[in-house]
Amino acid sequence: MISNAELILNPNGSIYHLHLLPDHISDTILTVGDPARVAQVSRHFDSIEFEGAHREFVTHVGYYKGKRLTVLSTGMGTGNIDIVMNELDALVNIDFVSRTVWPVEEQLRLRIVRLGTSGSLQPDVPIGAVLATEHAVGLDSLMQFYPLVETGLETQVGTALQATLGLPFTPYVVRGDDLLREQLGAGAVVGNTLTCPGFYGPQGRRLRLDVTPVDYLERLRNFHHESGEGEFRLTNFEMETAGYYALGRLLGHQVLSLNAIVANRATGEFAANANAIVDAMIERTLQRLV
Ligand code: R1P
Ligand code: URA
Repeated sequence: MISNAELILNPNGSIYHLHLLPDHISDTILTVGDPARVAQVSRHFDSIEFEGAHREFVTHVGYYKGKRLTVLSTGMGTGNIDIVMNELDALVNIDFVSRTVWPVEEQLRLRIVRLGTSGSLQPDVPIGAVLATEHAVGLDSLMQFYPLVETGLETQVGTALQATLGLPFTPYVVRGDDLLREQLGAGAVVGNTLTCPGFYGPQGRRLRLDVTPVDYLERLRNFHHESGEGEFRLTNFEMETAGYYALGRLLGHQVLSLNAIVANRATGEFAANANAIVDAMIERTLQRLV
């Protein structure tokens, strides 16, 4: 039995941070970082049956062309993804009455699709592109607390990146779900996403502070690892994908991260029409879901 302090439920039976009940969860969950983006998705719905909000976690549940969808905002950073993934999983795989995990045959595998924004590291991944993440690389510390098992290639990439950047820890690397990427990411650029524990220094941005090492961005852009599976390079930056992919693997959920490229760090440009790029990604993803 899971204690009251580990599985925390609110007085109405909803889970602690998301403030959702098991009934609010559809088999497909769309997640966005920005709470305002939830309505940007649900405005396409035929009908909305539930709207809720607690902290940065805004949720709409409704129907798009007859398909029931839950759309949820996560806020920023993998600390929040730890909350979102564990609480979504608890909503479908833990019996809140007995406080025990449902028997294996009753457990559910969710399909979770992140619709995020991202900065490109490479000149050939332009603003306006949508990038579907194949491998996620985590510079954050989340996976120091879970027993993630990495493949040989994933470990090699993490070790090589640690050496390239001179880091005191090994980044974690997780390949996502190829099938989901092929289904929902058709037409998108396929890339390898670097998940950073910050937007400024960890993404090589200098306002008033220097970033170490001074050539950090160039080291990332030029990073490559050759293996039997071909050449691995990093294509883009953001702040959540590695947490999603790693927890998706650990909990047994199918996860895809789609990234609207709104900045290009090779050319120094930021999108004049970031919202339109996100809109196009939302509409294309919804159409592929039905
Ligand atoms: C930073 O501006 C935020 O934008 C990106 C980053 O991952 C970070 O959360 O994603 P979202 O637009 O989905 O929030
Ligand atoms: N989100 C990020 O995390 N980085 C960018 O450059 C753009 C969006």
